[in-house]
Amino acid sequence: MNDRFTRFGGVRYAAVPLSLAALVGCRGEQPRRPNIIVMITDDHTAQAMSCYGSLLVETPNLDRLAREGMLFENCYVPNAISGPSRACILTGKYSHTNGFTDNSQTFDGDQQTFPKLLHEAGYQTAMIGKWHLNSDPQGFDFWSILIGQGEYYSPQFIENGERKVEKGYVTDIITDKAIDFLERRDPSRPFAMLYYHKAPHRNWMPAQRHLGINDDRVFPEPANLLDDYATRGRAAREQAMEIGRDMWPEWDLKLLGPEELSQSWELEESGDANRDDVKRANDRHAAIMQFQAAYNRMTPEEQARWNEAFAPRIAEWRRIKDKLSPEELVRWKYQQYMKDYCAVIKGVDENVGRLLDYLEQIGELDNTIIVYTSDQGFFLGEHGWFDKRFMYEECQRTPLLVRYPKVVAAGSRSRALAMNIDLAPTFVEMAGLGVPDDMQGRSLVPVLTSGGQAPDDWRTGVYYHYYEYPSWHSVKRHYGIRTADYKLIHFYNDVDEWELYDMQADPQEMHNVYDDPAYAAVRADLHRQLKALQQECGDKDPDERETEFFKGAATL
Ligand code: SGN
Ligand code: CA
Repeated sequence: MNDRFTRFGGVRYAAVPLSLAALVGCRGEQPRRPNIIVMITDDHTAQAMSCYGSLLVETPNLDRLAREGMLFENCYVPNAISGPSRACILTGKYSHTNGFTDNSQTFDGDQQTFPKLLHEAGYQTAMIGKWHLNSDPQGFDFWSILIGQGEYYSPQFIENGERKVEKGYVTDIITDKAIDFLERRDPSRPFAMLYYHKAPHRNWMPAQRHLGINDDRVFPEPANLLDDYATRGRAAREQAMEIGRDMWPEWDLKLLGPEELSQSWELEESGDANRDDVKRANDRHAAIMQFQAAYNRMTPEEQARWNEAFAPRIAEWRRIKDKLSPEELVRWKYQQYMKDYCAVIKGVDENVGRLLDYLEQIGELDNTIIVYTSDQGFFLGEHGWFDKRFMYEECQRTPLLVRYPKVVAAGSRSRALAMNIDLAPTFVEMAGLGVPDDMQGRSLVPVLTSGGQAPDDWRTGVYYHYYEYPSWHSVKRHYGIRTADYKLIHFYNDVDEWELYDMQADPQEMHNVYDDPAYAAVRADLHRQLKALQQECGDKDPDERETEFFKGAATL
């Protein structure tokens, strides 16, 4: 037993309220507090989970979580981008409250988080995998985090402050570390482990054993793969996340043979770097260099297997690339994208299965609240896109599965409007602690214990606010509200445009009806609800905020 985990033995546990004692189960007189495992994948969207009805990939181990637990059909993130979403989960607060609004920020780790609260209450805590908050984790007995985005092969970690490189494939290694932490824990106390994968983040590099597994598959295309953005505004038109135009053949689709990989590539340093052709060449060279760096992390044996697996795709590309129409190019790239993305998901699913088996083996499976979610959803060709950031459904919505057979009915589904800021208060409550007043999410305990029903006073709309612009993929700043039936979005900053979608009639968000007179009453009501939500959570229309700021400055 590693004594790192025993030195907290003297911490006094908070009293467990009676009702919760029943909830967490009892061992004689002594209430037994549940273990908690939070599984977060990066960019894993519900369209690629068979329990959500996906036809793209089979995810038997995730399906098992759904079959033995609860599947949330409507869980949303407040800000669909990695660091901010992770900060929301940790704090139970919106981005404007926890201060981490975009990926360039540094998380203020001194603030309250749920792992800290659990740790103070005697839990053994661990954080393993993609952290992405630019400051060291706090509140953990053990942490081993990827650096920034992390790497698929031979990834670098910072482990309790020390840098190390691990041989192998990232999803397997994160699971090995998770099992190792559980192996070394003090079994007399509960644990809370954050098990955070890099997969399936761009550039979707599969494990060796999954190379080529989808070669013969033809993936169904989304109906709006060739969207022309009619009725949508400048934000949808001016983004930079189109599969046809913005997905790099070299980096994203791995279309580099061994001879190109061994060449040296450089960026053009001339004063003409803004000229279109120079810029295009530089973008391509940057993509190649980025891929070379990832490829060079593999062992010679891994590289050989990789080259063998991608040789047919590269040969096909060389044969067809100058003959494809723009539409054919989108379709071809989409197929390669899905082959890789779904192969990477296989690695996640297998490793989730491995961890579940281990928990079963040590007799802790049913004593553990297991949550599976992603930092946000992702576009798998819908609107012609990859990436996320938009408040459109594919990425605002995130998968959420919860398994805890003591109180969660097997195979239950919830339509409640849930949010990832609800997780922190849920964990705190399930550990028998009082939920701090300043957490903005709401505990999901009543939903989990009632077969998925939301209480009468549950939220009727979810709030969203995205800030990272100008930046990667050029998605304009926006905020808005999603209710059970509608979505209202305001794009601001360098535009001032509103969009309104009827989610029942138009679930793919193809028809912006903001100016349609038939929706005038709905529109007015949504504006009212959005304002009320902003007031409630302490956010504002940024233009109003600016006006007030200047008003304040004028009176100084
Ligand atoms: C990288 C990716 C982007 C992605 C961001 C943020 N580019 O910059 O495509 O949107 O991460 O992703 S890449 O060329 O490095 O792959 S997030 O999930 O961390 O928010
Ligand atoms: Ca992400």
